[in-house]
Amino acid sequence: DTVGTVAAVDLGATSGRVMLGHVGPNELRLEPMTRFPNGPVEIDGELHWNITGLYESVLAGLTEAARRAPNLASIGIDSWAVDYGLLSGGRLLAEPFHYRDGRTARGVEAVHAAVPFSELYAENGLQFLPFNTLYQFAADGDRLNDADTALLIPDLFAHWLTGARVSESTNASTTGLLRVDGDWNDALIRRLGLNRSLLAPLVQPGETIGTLLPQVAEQTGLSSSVPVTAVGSHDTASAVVGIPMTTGDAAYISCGTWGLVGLELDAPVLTEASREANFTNEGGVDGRVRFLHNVMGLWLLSESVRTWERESGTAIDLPALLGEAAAVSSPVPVFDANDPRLMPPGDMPARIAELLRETGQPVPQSRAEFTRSIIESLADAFARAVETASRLAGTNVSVIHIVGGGSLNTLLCRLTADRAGLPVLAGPVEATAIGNVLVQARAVGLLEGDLESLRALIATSFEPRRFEPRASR
Ligand code: LFR
Repeated sequence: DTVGTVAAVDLGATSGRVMLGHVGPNELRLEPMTRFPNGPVEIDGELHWNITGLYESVLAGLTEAARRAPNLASIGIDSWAVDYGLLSGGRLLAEPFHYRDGRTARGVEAVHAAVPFSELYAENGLQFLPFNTLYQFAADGDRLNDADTALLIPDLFAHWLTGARVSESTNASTTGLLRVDGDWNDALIRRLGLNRSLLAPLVQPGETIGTLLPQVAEQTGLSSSVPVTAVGSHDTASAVVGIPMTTGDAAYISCGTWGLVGLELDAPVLTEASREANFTNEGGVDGRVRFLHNVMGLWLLSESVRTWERESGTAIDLPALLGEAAAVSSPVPVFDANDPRLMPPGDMPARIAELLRETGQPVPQSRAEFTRSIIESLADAFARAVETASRLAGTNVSVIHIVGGGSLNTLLCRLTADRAGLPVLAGPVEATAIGNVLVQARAVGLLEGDLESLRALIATSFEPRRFEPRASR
């Protein structure tokens, strides 16, 4: 069997990594090159990404990849969705905004005044999230006039590596400007007063975006013939490829900064019930539909920990805290992990306390109890979202996969199984990088087959941990 090597650049909102994937028909192995933190940077009252720092980390990872894999077959890039860089004449005009920046509220008003949400939903199938790209564009106002191109983050990195200007389709689906059939929605773009030429031509996962620019080859030590291959460049699209679903009755939770909870479908669900439940139909790899809902995710925990560390001036031992949270035996209150007030960065424990008071519940006094309350609330929201997804799609769910960082959180997996009354299969933790790697591997001929056969390889290479629901709690 031929085993080859590709590199996955996977940028999450909380951390990024560059991984080598060693792949053949009977082999799938990841080898980390670099890992680096990520997060919002507040500048002059605005939230931005440190895009230059991220690019530097990507180059460092690719340099290491060149050292370890002289015959690297391909590079693929994925990141969080919706955010973009504005370019003029090939130059980035400013640091891209972070989707948690508050300016989007203005954009929501402007867009919904032009096109009511119910109509938008029929056009693009997207759940309402105040930061969907179309709202950000509307909030940008004059800034857009200075630009000739808007590239989503993975497309921006691909542009810097290859010079090409493309929009990868899974991520483009999160702009709100694609029709549910997957093409740019020219009519909607016109109605919103946007300049169509800002948007680059679509490419599908598996297509070659370009080869490395000479200066990039020189910087990294890679050959300039190495292609950048389009993957599911929306991290959640790659994560869904990377879930070892082996049956048609599985739901999934891709749990990192966010908890993306839903199903993989062949066709979108655009019903009124689905719109009211705020379920999204995002574009998946191989034309699949990612029918899911955004639950707040580990963001609640990481922002709480950040607040506690800031208050006390000492670092928190997270595994120890989770251990204490697991040992809490008295009941803890549950809040709505979907509350939009939990979206912006800030004092999360104070906001959660406010939600609890509003619902007449006691506020936990210790950090262990507080942490337990967060994890119970996430598990509750996860279980409800699985139930809703199955009802809306008419699918009978019998197992829940949890992948991403949250799959390492034993308490979260156990509580999700209990609250959903279904078995949970946890892992792989690096599902996103794996999905990225597999789509490249297939594109360069190291593997063949549909997503099911790719997932069979994951299931044997990264065996999930199983959590049975406990009957009574
Ligand atoms: C997960 C994710 C979600 C998207 C959110 C914002 O990392 O990509 O799918 O809704 O981040 O981009």
